[in-house]
Amino acid sequence: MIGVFDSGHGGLTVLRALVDALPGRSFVYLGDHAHAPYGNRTPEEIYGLTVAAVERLFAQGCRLVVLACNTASALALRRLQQTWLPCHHPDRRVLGVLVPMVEAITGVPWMADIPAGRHAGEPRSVAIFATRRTVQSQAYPREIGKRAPEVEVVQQACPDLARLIEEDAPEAEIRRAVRRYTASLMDKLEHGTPSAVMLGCTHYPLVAGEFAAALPAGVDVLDQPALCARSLVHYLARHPEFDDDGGAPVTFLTTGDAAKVTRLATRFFGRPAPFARSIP
Ligand code: DGN
Repeated sequence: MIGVFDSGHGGLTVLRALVDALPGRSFVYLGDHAHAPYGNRTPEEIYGLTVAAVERLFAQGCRLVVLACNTASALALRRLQQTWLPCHHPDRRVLGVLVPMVEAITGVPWMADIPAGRHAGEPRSVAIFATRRTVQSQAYPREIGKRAPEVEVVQQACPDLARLIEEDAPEAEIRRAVRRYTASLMDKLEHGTPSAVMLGCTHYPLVAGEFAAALPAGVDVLDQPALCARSLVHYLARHPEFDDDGGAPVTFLTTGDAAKVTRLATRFFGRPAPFARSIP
């Protein structure tokens, strides 16, 4: 079983792509609605909550967990992989959603079979839209800088966008917010037009069309769920120790109100997602 974690139900955009790419696998999704959103929490809080959530997924029988949350991937993953995991669960793995995006920008073998136009080739500049915490963590620029220091990285925090999407705000309001953030980002760019754009928040794929419309024509808006799915398929092919014997395709768990989350989830998962309460 593969565990997929997010602070709420935004990570269902990633889960959907994983399920489609790996039809024979079983998944357990955990949304930490009791503590969402993470975007404005302190790094220490995000770390503690992420460790607790991964522990819950391990207790469900998952040996591999994907943090489908950009905020948790940016703030907690490195420390969790370097200190907590080797001490407590040396035979298990936790992956995030940042590295597949960074690899898509900087080029790795698993990119080879991504159809042309789905990745950035050799970008000069990359624009990143994300929550305030993800931007402040500098995780995306740091990871891109390690692999491609010549690439200009410009970030734009979108503090209210995840909330607007979650509340299913009127299209015009979302469009205004996206235009405002895009204009602010364009002002910061040295080279005029970014060669690639990353939507570094689980919620933003739902409004990818608004970003594409607000950006200059021809800018490649990278599809995070699709890239994460590609990356995971490649990872599993290299790690047969995480093969599983199959079971229920997906179990949906939340630390919050299961009935309410079930109502909100369909828009993110693209089909019904019946949640149950996760009992600690
Ligand atoms: N899931 C979070 C992310 O991808 O950054 C967005 C929701 C939140 O916690 N603010």
